[in-house]
Amino acid sequence: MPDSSSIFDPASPQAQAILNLFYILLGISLIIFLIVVGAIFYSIIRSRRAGLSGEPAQVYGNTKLELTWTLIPLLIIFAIFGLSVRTMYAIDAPHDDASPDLIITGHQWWWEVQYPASGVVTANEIHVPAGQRLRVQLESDDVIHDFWVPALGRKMDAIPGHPNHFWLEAAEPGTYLGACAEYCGVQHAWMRLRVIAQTEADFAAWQQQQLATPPIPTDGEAAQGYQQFHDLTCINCHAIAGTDANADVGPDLTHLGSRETIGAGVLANTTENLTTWLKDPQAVKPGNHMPQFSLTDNQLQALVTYLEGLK
Ligand code: HEC
Ligand SMILES: [Cu+2]
Repeated sequence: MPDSSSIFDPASPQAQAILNLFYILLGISLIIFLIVVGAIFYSIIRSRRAGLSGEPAQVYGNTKLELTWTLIPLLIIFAIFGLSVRTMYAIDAPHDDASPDLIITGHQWWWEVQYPASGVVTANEIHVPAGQRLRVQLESDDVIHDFWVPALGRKMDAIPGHPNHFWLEAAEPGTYLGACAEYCGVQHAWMRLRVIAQTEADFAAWQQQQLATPPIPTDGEAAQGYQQFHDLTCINCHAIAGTDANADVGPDLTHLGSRETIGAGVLANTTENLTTWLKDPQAVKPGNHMPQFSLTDNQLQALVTYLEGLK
């Protein structure tokens, strides 16, 4: 599985189009730079050799010269404009009424990910079938965020009350790292995300698993954890399918156990880290919107057992 997070390692036609534009502009700039610097050096060397000193003869009102230095830059600018528009067409989804394949919503400081057709809801980890171009509707729940997965495409602002659209595609299966690219408050730096591109069969299996409602545990620690989750007001902020919890102040936890990270990338999703997070989320990610609960060791263990079981 290639892990990529660089614009120089494009993994989609959209990112490739952006990189091509970058190289073309770099080439044009390099040619202009060489011509200008070359002309300067040429005149320096020539006038030194000829032993010239003082101000050279000044030229005024040369129509030909003035037309040349106006038209050439104008043509270059038109060419760049044309190339940029072509690239924009390749990477931006049209703003029409077509229904999105994915709705991604920025929250301080995590990403909500919804698949309207199937009803799957998850957070921070966006599973996609490789080789398919998906239409994304990008929203924000609070302040301006910016969705950016460098290997897959352009940056796109997530603006409250103004959905934006773009194409998300990964040519090959793999994990592509991304982050919020617009300062959005104290934990902006820990608003990471990953796009996990899978083969069609793997994606279908993942989707099937996400659609299943986890059974409510009836005995042991997991059952205690389920009860704690209810009693400790976790349900005011989180959703777990098949239970009373259906809030979206924090990430949907229905299939938490199947995610790679917690806290939008701040910790790997292991038993130890989940315990650390629940013990004091403010120590792990200071300022984030989950309060510290001062849980007893028993409560902590019960909650971890319950949540880990949510595959
Ligand atoms: C006031 C709202 C609120 C309450 C109450 C709350 N949480 Fe959270 N929780 C959040 C937010 C917001 C996040 C995301 C934090 C971030 O990544 O910035 C979060 C993250 C989490 C995560 C990590 C999920 C992920 O995918 O990153 C777990 C697990 C979790 N909460 C469990 C709990 C449990 C268990 C309780 C009850 C003891 C609880 N939460 C109570 C708001 C809340
Ligand atoms: Cu941000």
